[in-house]
Amino acid sequence: MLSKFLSNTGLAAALFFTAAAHAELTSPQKATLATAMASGTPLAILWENNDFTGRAVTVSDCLDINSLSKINNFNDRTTSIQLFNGAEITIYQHDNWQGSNRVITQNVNTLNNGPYYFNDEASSVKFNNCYQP
Ligand SMILES: [Ca+2]
Ligand SMILES: [Ca+2]
Repeated sequence: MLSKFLSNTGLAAALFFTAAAHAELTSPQKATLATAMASGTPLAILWENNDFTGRAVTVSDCLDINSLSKINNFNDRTTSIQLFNGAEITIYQHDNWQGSNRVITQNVNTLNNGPYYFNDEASSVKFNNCYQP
């Protein structure tokens, strides 16, 4: 798996990008990212500020989150989102996947602008597509 991973220049580039740009991830979050990149499982990182900066929440292993308030006090904080390994998510305005939502299928450097207009709104998260083992 590792050699397959290293032979993929796209992923190698992503790993380089990861090392350079994710200084603000906590050590457990960095470990989560490294594990996802090595295994190819979908991962989303929700960032507090524009351009993938500030505090973060990692959403991995296809685990839906019914309340971001329970994770790193992240209710109504998300401003930018990174997706890895084909992850696609839907973010919801309220807990328990209620209220308005936005489908995220690519990296979003700010939710503040169109077409999203969803800055500091997300309260719960679902994966749209997940590998089944
Ligand atoms: Ca924010
Ligand atoms: Ca909300």
